[in-house]
Amino acid sequence: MSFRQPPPSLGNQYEDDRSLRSYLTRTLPPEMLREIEPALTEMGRLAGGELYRMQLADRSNEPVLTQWDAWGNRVDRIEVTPLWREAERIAAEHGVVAAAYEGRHGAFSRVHQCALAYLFTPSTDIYSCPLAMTDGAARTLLGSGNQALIERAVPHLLTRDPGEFWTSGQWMTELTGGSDVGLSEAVARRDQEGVWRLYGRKWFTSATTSQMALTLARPEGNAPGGQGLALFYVELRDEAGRLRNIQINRLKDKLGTRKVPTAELTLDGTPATPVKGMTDGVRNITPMLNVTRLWNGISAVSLMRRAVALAVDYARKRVAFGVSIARKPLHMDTLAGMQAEAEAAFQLAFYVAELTGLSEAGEINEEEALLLRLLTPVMKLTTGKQAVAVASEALEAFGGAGYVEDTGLPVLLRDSQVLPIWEGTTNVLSLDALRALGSDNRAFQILKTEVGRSAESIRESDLARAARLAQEALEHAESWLVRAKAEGPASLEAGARRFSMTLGRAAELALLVKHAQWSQDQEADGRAAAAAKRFARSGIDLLTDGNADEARVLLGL
Ligand code: MFK
Repeated sequence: MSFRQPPPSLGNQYEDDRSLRSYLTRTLPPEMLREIEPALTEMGRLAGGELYRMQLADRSNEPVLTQWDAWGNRVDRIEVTPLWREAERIAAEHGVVAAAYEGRHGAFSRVHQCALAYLFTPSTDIYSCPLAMTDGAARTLLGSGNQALIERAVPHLLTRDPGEFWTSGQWMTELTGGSDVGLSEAVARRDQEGVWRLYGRKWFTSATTSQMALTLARPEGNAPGGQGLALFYVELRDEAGRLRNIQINRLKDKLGTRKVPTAELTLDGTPATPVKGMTDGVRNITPMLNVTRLWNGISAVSLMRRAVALAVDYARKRVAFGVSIARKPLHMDTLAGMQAEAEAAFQLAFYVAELTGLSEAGEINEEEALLLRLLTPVMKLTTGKQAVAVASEALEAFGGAGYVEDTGLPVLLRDSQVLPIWEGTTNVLSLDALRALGSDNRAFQILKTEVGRSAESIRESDLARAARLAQEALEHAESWLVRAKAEGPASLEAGARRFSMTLGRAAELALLVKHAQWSQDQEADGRAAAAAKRFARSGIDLLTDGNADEARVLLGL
């Protein structure tokens, strides 16, 4: 009865992360890396140290909604968890949103900020959710040309002073649907003083403790659909701290992201300011969607990294059948597969961050802009699915302990499961990827050219074979696309997920191979190459020849 199993533990999450450090060394100018490295090291220390300890200690706390005070007044107050309060302070002080906008590193500012977010996210109980929306709101307002709102809100969203820091909500989803936002029923009506007021129910409002939100409503008399909606800015509370005609009906009882106070709201005359005209709300909120989709991908790779770090550390400590399980060939093979998925996904998520940075710095060319438009949904949907698979495998790597709540492990799987759902499901994003191809498939051709170009620089023969596999997957995707378009919209739509995932995995492989060649040459490190070869054998081309009719027959619909 004397046996004690040491639990998994974490070191400095920046210093221990070979993929991140190697990627930053390849990508960033050396003087920039020298400048930002102390802050990354500090964030890595917090993430592997006190934040992680606090996360474990805080495990069973959840946000609490108090709707009434002792004297019968409706108060609708949400108390978040202690870790969330700490996370807000750290996020503001470390510029986890602001670093992308301070412009200190030009187009690389976005990579800098994503590196901070990547380190911060796995130890802060999805506080990345309000930060993602805050970032998206800042980007949307800055692009809106609405000077009054920019001056009013953006300094709060981008400050490093926790006392001044605001987060933003993104209220899109209604009962009518999370995907088909054009069905929204909330209406906007002008009162006698000329103030726009919103009426309706919002069905999933994440992080409802925010000071402001961007939301959609249909000005009375407007046409149906997304074009008839308008984008509005809302400040949730008045000077006395009272909600402005907003009722919090209840908090959602969710599978995961349980620290995120996701609420159902009723807006009953909430004062709001139009952000950009009185129509085209869906189009006008898309900058926010694209920023939160980038965050989704960065969160996916950061959670994968955490899952692998814990599973590998545990493998070193756990003994079974007479030997450390880190010495067991099958267990090592399983962990290697997880590491390869995580490393490939990392390359794509950060490549999208690079393109986003170029766009934000006004340095993107036309081809890169089309590539960014295509790869944002492709990256989000591919990494979201990978995160769930890796988290599930990580739990299994702990045996029964991975299934037990007070190890702090099951939450990895529950929190990962949101990634393919929010910010657009895998299928909705697959359709968005088709839309991003354009009628002439130009974005696809640009991707194909980029993958071909990066393959040309590969010299090591196994890596060259892996690069060729990425090219072949895209060639197959191209022939499938031509055939599906000829067959008609049903065929195209039925295969859209397999098509998009093939693009995502091919892009990941090509980027990983390119990085691996560099790492071999410049760092004399063969580990990225091992990841690339392993990933190349893990299913890149997912396209099959099934069609829409087959699915209908199979389901009897
Ligand atoms: C860890 C961090 C993660 C972040 C956490 C945040 C938590 C917040 C939780 C949430 O709020 S989840 C809710 C998120 N909801 C969605 O993501 C909605 C998913 N549905 C879609 O994305 C649909 O594709 C869409 C609502 C956009 C479809 O609506 P419509 O009305 O059918 O739009 P339409 O006609 O397809 O597109 C309107 C215009 O926008 C078109 O341009 P034009 O008017 O110029 O032709 C489109 O090309 C353009 N557009 C659509 N998506 C775009 C885009 N433009 C750029 N980027 C995009 N992604």
